Formats: sequence, C-alpha cells, structure tokens
Amino acid sequence: MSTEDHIVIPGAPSSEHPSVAEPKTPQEPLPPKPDQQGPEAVSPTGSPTGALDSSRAQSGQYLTTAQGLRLGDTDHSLKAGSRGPVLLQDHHLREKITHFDHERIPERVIHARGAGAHGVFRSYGTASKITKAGFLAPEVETPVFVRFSTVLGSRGSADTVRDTRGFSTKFYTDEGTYDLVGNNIPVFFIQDGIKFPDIVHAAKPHPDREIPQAQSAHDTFWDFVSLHTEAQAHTMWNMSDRGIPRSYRTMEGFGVHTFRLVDGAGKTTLVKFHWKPKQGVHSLVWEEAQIINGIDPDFHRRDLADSIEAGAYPQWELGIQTFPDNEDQTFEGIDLLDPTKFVPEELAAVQPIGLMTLNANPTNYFAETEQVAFHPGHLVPGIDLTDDPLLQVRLFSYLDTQISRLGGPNFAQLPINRPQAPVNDMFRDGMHQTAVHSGVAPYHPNSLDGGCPFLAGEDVGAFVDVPVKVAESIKERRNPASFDDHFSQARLFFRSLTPVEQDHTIEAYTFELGKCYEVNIRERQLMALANIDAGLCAAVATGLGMPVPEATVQHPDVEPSPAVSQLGMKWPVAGRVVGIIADASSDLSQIAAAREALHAEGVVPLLIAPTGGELTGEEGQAIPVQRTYLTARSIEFDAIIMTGASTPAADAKPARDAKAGHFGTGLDPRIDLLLSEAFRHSKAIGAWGPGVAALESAGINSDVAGIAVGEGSATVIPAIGDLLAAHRSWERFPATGAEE
Ligand code: HDD
Repeated sequence: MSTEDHIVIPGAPSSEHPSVAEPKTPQEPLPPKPDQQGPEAVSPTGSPTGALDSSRAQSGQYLTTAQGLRLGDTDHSLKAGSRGPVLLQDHHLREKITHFDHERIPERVIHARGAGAHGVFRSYGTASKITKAGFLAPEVETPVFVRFSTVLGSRGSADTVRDTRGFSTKFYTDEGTYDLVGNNIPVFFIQDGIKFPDIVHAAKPHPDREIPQAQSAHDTFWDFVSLHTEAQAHTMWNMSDRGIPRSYRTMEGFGVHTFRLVDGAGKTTLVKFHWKPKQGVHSLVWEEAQIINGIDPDFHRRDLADSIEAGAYPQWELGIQTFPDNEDQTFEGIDLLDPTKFVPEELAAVQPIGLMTLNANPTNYFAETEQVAFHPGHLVPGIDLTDDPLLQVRLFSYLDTQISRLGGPNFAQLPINRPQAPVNDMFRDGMHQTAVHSGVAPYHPNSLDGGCPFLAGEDVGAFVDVPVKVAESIKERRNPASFDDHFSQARLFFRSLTPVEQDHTIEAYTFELGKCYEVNIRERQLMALANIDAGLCAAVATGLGMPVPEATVQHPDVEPSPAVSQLGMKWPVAGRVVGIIADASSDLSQIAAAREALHAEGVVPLLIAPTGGELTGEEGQAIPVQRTYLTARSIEFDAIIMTGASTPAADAKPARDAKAGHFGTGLDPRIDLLLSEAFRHSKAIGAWGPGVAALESAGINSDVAGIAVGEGSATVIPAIGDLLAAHRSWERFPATGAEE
C-alpha cells in the first residue's frame, strides 16, 4: 500500500512544523507487549470460521468508520461553509459522538475501583486427596485473571483509603471457569446476605451531599456497625493495619466462607481458602496512606502494573484449612457457617495447595479489568457450597448485577469472561449476542440436531450437587443461636496484635469516631468496644474525651492467634523501592555500587537529585536521575539513603508552597520533608559520606532504630536490606498497646 492511497481533503490544514507533523505513512498499530497477552478465548461461542473473532475488532492501517469506510478527516465537522452551521448529514460526526456518548457503563455498585492482572496457577496436587477438581491435580497449570479492589469508593477514587480490599480470582479451567471471590479480611460484616444493601447504604457516602468518598469515617457507617454488632469483628480488622495495605502484592486473601470439597468417591471435606503472598504481609501507616491519596491516588494500581512490567511477578500460595464435614458444621466451637468468624491457624493449619504467579498486565483496562464478571456460583466439579446464609444470597446477587452492569445476559461472551472449556449452553439471542449459533434445536432432548448437546454423566465431568441432608425444619426468619456471639472474635483478633499494631488500631478507632458528629453513635460504638476489650475501649474513649462505659457482657477468655499479626517476621525484599538522595557532593562510585547491590536483590533503586537529567562525577561517570527534589516524596520509597549534603541551591527562590516550607535544618526543605516523613513512618534510613552530617542536621540520630550509617554502600546496603526484610523499624517509637 503506498502513501498515494491516502486521501487528502482539499483545504484541510497540514502541519508545517516537521517535529509535530502527522505521520503519513501507514503503519501497523503497535502490537501488545509480549507480557500483555490475555488468555486465548477458545469458547465455541465465537464463529467456527473465526470471522467474528473479537481480536479482529481493530485492524488495518487507515482510520475508518465502524463500518470499515476509510476516512480522510476526523478533525472537522461538515459545515455549510467554514464559518457556517454543522450539517446533520455528517454521518461520521454523528457516529463518533454517539459512540462517545455511550462509552461509560455503570460502575460496580461496590468494588468499583480495581486493578487486574493475568497469571497462572500451578497446582501442587496436595488437595487432590480431597477434591476431584481437575485444576487441583498435581502439576496442572491453569490461566487466571485476578482483580483487586477497594469496596467503598467510586471508580475514580483513591487507592490507599482505609477499607476492605477485594481479591477475586478467575481460574479458566478445562472443566469450566471457577471463581474465588474473596477479600483481604477473613471475616465479613454481616451474617445474612439480606442485610447487604443496608451495610452498603450505610458505608457509602451520605445520600444528601454524597460525601465522604471511599471512607468509613462517617456517621452512617458507625451507626450501622454499632447497631448491628455482628459487624464488630470485621470492623476491628478494618481499623487494624489490614485496612491500609502497602500494596495489593502484600495482602493476604481469604475465601471467607466455608466451602465443600468433594473427592471422586463423593466424600466431602469442609475448607476455608487462603491466599498467602510470597512478598509478605505489609501495611502503610495512616498518615502515609493519607498523603498518598493526594500525591498518587493510583498508588496500588501503579505498584501492581509496575512490578509485573519489571518482571517482579507477584506470587501467592493458595492454601486450605480443612474441617470434617460433620452434621453441625462447627470446628472447635466455631460455627463454620457464620461468615463473621474465622478459624485461627493455630487450630487448623493452612495447607498449601498451589502457587499463583501474576505475570501479565491487561492490554486494555476496560475490556478486561472493567468487564470481568465474577460470581461465587461459578463452580467446577469437586468444589461445592455450604449453607452459609451470606454465601447463599451472594449466589443470586452476582449474576443479577452483571445483567445491568454489562448490559444484558450475554456477558459470558466477552473475551475476558469466556471460559476456556467448550461451551454449548443452549442459551440464545439477547442483547449483545455475538455468537452465530448453528442448528435448529436449542432444546433438550431433541432429534433434529442429532440430539446434541448431550447430558454428561459424572464419569465425563458433570457437576453433581452434593446430596447433603437438609435438616427437617420450619420456615422462619431467624439466626441460629450460635450466631449470637458478636464480640469474642473481635477480642481474639485485638489481643493477638503486637503493642504497635494495637496502638495503630486504637488510633484508627479514635480517628474514625472523631469524624462522627452524632454523640450517641460514638457512645454506642464505645459500648461495643467495652464489650470487646476494656483497654481498647478506655484508650479510644480517652482520645475522644468521652466517659468509658462499662461492659454489658463478660469478656471470654480467648487464646491469641499470633498468625494474625503482621509483625515479627522477615520477608523477601524483591520489589521494594529504595530512594537514593544525591547531589554534586555525592560519591558516584558508591552510588553505582549501591545500585548494583540493590538490583542484585531485586530491589528497585531510584536516584533522587536536585534536577533531572544525569548526575555526573569527576571521572566522567554519569547516572540517570529518576526523581528530582521536586517530584520525589517519601511515600514512594520503602527506604531512603542519603549520600550528599542536600543543601539548598545558592540561587534557590524563597519557598512558596507547603511542601517547600523552611524547617531551619540547613537542608533543602524538600529533602528535609522527605526525611522527616520517612522517619515518622518508621522506614529504614541509611547514609554515608556527606549524607551522614545531613541526617544529623535533619535531627535524625544514628543511634535510633532503623538508621544505618557507614563508610559506604558495602556496609550500608546490607544493613538496609535487613531492615527492609522486617518492613518497618517499629521499635523507633515506643509502643504501649492497650492495657489488659
Ligand atoms: Fe460481593 C462484588 C467480595 C458479600 C454482592 N464482592 C464483589 C467483589 C468482591 C466481593 C471481591 C468484586 C468483584 C470484582 O472484582 O469484580 N462480597 C465479597 C465477599 C463477600 C461478599 C468476600 C462476603 C464474604 N457481595 C457480598 C454479598 C452480596 C454481594 C452478601 C449481596 C448480597 N459483590 C456483590 C455484587 C458485586 C460484588 C453487588 C458488585 C459488583 C459485582 O458484584 O460484580 O454483586
């Protein structure tokens, strides 16, 4: 095809400036990056010839209409003269604007903000003793798509708000698609799905002013959870550091409900699913989370995409806790059908059954992350449900919501939702039908289409409902008595936290209740806290300046579960980010050595210098600058290393913005701010050369926990690595926790 094929409309302006000239030679669009290929859709819902294959939706070199008609202009509407009115007959204009007008679909009613990634799940085969699910057999690899999300905020809200996080996984198995639609917290707010609209209405922004966005720190949320005290356990997890994860990569995931695994002989085992991140379980601190929401509201989304693009693929081990499928469905006194309860790992160990690796970013956010449709009722043979009343209602809600969100009943044909197993469902027609179904008899049995499709027996992979005995009972609207205990697990969780985590939790309650206007709501929530833990209640009441109420229930003796604490372990450092602050006084050979050592551990070093470009040394070495004093902020870094004096430039203008306020330390005020934030947020800080004196000027004493000062990178980098492995240097500030 030659450039002569290009039609030039007479009179259309052409760019005269060569550097901004429009390319005129036809080129193929850039292919997706190699790591951005989605799973192949092999569903027969596509046309057998492939003629309707959705991947052909955009092809060819020339701009066309939706009908494939080539266009020579898309910047000027058709007018009666260059200054005249626009003509209705401009078919391209009308098509372009109409399509644009309908580009948005309703956002998810909850979990609207999310980020997704493709990956693969490799089964260890350890679960195959108790389930016939094919994808859990030894060594089987299954493509997956995962979507992480916040719950409360709108699609454009900030990432690091205090909230529960969604953790949904779609396994494209050979036996049909299996969805594990979980959260990063193992318990839920309510016991019965009928209350779900109520908790969501209470937690979403107030209906009159539609504020606050993506927050639980407001009256209606605390009104609900203090009146429905079954929500107290989940709320306690939210107020802990779990409510503000460092990254989607450093979150645990939980299936929450108890599910039922079924083996080849029909024997059943009750299980709870856990995702354990290989990266460790880490959180932000509250002030840091708040700063991030302003500086980089896409923090979690960016972190996930960047790490995958850099090849630091996040991994989670899938694990199960197993329980005998006994008649009363309890384990060690815990009702396994009550989704507000979890089973401490000390009572039932989590047994690893497979490894998930996320290794490809979506090619198109809308097509994949926005249009993916999860459903806890997407099951495969070998995995079945229980009578948990929350789960039972979910089974209705997910299918239902997709019909309005994705515009009709054919959303399973969207590429991201297409099963990788053959589909022959006899569903026909409907909005957005893309399949060209052949045959005349979409009913069963039939004699006209050769009897096809046939019914499968269990021997060829049919899903068979477990014939569970249903208790003889009466029809009633009531919970079992075992659902009545609303406080002991909240107490168990709080008493399992370390003092520093307890302090954070106390601060979070005090902050959130401090944002409530209604005194009676604060009083009622303090009552609930009194019933959970006297020390916690007293500390929060003191912060609010309110009287400490007496408990109305007796505190049970609870055995702490150290496994719920996030502290005290060492984790891999790969993927963490270290900021190296440098200027003309820095020794570039030390910086080069530090970068090499950090890279070797999979850590991302980012050089921060007064201006962009390169830092050049006396011997002519040059290191590219990745952040400037203006663009860097502490929140991006897990650790900071000072290598230069970082004094303000001689010609520095008087500071005007808050970020550049003078702190009187003799350092550039932006570096001063960066250091003081990193220090307050208990991050590792290192220094060598002129950086040592600079730290001292900033008032950071090298005797304090988490400060690594040395001659150069050979001593400081290993020390920083050790500190990073523990995530934060919490010992820097004395923690008291709540009194028993
Ligand atoms: Fe739900 C979305 C997780 C209870 C009704 N839920 C949704 C998502 C996650 C969860 C992770 C986002 C899926 C995605 O990324 O597209 N939901 C949970 C967990 C629950 C839970 C772990 C309890 C253990 N959910 C729950 C109940 C109901 C719903 C009780 C209704 C009765 N959930 C929905 C929904 C959503 C949803 C309205 C909104 C968007 C969607 O489904 O696709 O149907």
